[in-house]
Amino acid sequence: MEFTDLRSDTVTPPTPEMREAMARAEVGDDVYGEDPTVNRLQELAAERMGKQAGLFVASGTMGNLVAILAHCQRGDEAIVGNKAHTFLYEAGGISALGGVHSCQLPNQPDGSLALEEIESAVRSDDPHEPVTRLICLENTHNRCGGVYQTPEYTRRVSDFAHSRGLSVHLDGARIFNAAVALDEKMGVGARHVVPLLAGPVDSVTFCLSKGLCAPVGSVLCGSQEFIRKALRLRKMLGGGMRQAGILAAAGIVALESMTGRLAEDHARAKKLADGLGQVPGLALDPGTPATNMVFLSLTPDVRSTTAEIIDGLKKRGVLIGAEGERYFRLVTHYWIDDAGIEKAIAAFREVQSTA
Ligand code: TLP
Repeated sequence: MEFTDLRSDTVTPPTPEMREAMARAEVGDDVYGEDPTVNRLQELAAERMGKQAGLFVASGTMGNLVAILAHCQRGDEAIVGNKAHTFLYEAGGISALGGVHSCQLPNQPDGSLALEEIESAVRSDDPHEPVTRLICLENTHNRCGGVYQTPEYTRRVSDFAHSRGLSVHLDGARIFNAAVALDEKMGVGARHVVPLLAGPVDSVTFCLSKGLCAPVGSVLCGSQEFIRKALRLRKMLGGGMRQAGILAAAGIVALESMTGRLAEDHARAKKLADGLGQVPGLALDPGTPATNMVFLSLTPDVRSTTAEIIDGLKKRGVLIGAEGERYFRLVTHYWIDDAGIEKAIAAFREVQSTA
């Protein structure tokens, strides 16, 4: 059976153009800094983010970990959202491997951290307390519904951080989705929005292997000095990848030809939400979708369990993810076409009619 896989945009296999670029990629030993394709990807990534330098890493998780370890010493504190990917889904790496203490602030429904709460979370110079060193943001914010944060918000938090001698790291796994969504209002071209989101922060990671379809990898960007520090940490974590140009080649295609089409995924997510909104027993989250993610729950009258819904959809060739009890996430991407959206809506309708 061919599946319509809406579990995540991480499930995306590379495009034919990527496979071709991978086969043709010029490579060298990247630990010696001699892989021309990795070097080109890093330069291109830094340029897109408006930063001095980039570092190709194995995953978004590695990019965030390397960044946080580069900003913080053991025992320092990083302010994170209580729904941040770095806090919820990265195996506690910053504490386990870096000895970094996290201060968790509630993410607001729009994915932001309230500036007043950040201000009052910054520690005083008291030997009882850890030293606040870093603020971590996320854009788009996955667990808050794939919502985007604005350049103004990013600037406000960063200005505050810098005024207190703190740094800011942005988990911009889906920064291009944020830029595309923001540009609907700004109308300056999504490519010009990206540096407005990344410019105010000290470091940013973005993922090549989500909506952009590359098979592997993320890029961490920041100042030359920061990336030099990050390079040693990547090595320490076992992330020196030798002839990684094979992977970077797909990343270059991702940056050059896949960012411009993300609006299609957002439009299909909207179509999916409109269709599912008509199915009895489903309650869409308010405002969903903000980008390429649809979040919904089962209404109290539905007797089926989370597992039964997932199973029923799977039998009909549709895969979705559970984000909690009776709560689901559906993510659109390159490999989901209009027929896939129709199929998912029809499958939900059938499953709900037997629920
Ligand atoms: N997110 C995955 C899961 O881990 C939840 C997904 O399916 O969405 N930052 C953000 C905001 C992410 O959503 C993810 C992946 C990462 C970092 C980590 O990237 P990888 O999987 O490359 O380590």
